[in-house]
Amino acid sequence: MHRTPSAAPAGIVHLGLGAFFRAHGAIYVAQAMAASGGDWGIIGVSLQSPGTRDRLAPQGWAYTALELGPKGETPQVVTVLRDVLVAPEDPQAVLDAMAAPSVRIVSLTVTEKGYCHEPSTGRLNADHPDIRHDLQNPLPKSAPGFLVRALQARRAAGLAPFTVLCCDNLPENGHVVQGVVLDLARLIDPGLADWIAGQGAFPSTMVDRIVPATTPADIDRLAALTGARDEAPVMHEPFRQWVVEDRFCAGRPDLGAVGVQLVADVTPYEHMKLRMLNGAHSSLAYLGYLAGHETIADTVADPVFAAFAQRLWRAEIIPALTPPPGEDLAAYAGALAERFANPAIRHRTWQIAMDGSQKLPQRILGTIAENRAAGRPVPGLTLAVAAWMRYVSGRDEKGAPIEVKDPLAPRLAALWRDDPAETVAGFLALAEVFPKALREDAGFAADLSGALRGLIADGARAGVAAHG
Ligand code: CS2
Repeated sequence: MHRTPSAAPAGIVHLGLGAFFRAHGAIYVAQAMAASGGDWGIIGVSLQSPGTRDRLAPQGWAYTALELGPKGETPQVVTVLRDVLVAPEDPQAVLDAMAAPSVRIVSLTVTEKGYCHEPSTGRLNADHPDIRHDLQNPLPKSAPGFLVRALQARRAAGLAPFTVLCCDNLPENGHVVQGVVLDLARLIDPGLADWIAGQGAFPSTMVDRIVPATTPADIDRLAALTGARDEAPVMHEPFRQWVVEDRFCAGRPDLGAVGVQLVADVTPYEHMKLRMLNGAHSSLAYLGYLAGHETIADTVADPVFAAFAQRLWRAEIIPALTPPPGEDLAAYAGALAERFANPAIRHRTWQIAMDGSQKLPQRILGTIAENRAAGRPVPGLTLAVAAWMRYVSGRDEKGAPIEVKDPLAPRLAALWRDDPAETVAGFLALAEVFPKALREDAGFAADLSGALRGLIADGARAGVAAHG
């Protein structure tokens, strides 16, 4: 397929051009422009590899978003991208794009680990190798480095800052990115930090759409469906939600016209989504993988796992949540159960299991800590943490190797001991993962050791069955 890209200037630079943004934010922006106009075309930036750029370039940056419903597939061609840049090839080109006068928003999906922060505290990790690099060099490697250096260039050119729009699954994600940007800017130039703090904007957002990785079989199936070959399509479920704090410093597309919820405080929505959707996703991913299930849909097709998820929501997650205005958490759980069961979504447990050290704090550990402080038992989530520990040991229940992807992978694997209590003690010493309240909770250590012992003795499915 080929489309001729529009020559209109871009209004948005997006850092981290993965499948999720192309199936979520990019579609909302395209629809907002179709509804209400505005020069909000997007320049995508890949921070690591050229693959997406190389596949999209011959197509004039157009791609198909294929909606995978339980009853059929619906393609839609998205033409909102104006260009794609690959940061490691030419970091100056990325800075130039971000510093262009037409750009008023820089949005990000760089995954949890891309913010170079401490997951348990949310503050910049100034010892991170990419941050150390970015402090010494004007051409950055990290997402915070690109934001700070581009804002520095705008200030030097007498331009206003752009809005930084974080679209990653982090609680108070706007505050997190604001914190790392200001921390880094202060180390480079305190005056720059003051300017960003005074004139910039970092609205928090809650993003939601299940977007499994595209497979070669998806590409072939789509070609058969449409008669045109697209080398870079994205696959997504029908559901989508985007809740955004309406604090932009230089304008925004008419997102309200296309179903984006513009609110004053996104925090309750983020907690609901991160703890209910992502918390259950990660729990099912570790336990499901260990039980031999390839996808989330396969996992919840097993009634023992479906009952386990329901129990997690009802007895452990919902009791520690404050519902956002107008949301019914029991109904939200019911909708999640249907979304997870959609057999057209082949979302691999292995994909969700990735980067657990960065995901567990906001998805699972906060819920555990709050329940324990209130004296409520959390056996299901504790079992999920034990399953994570077993998963990152790198061996499954049959002794076969697991390809563990996590920035802490070697350290995590080295924590495994023959005695589950010793393994748990090693994990609970990880200050960057476990909040202080859990690190110092002897009762939690005992429960986790018991859960791990049970997992080793009986396997994940039996453990899940016992809690359903
Ligand atoms: C998943 C998320 O991969 C993961 O960790 O839990 O990508 C999830 O599918 C999205 O957050 C849904 O909005």
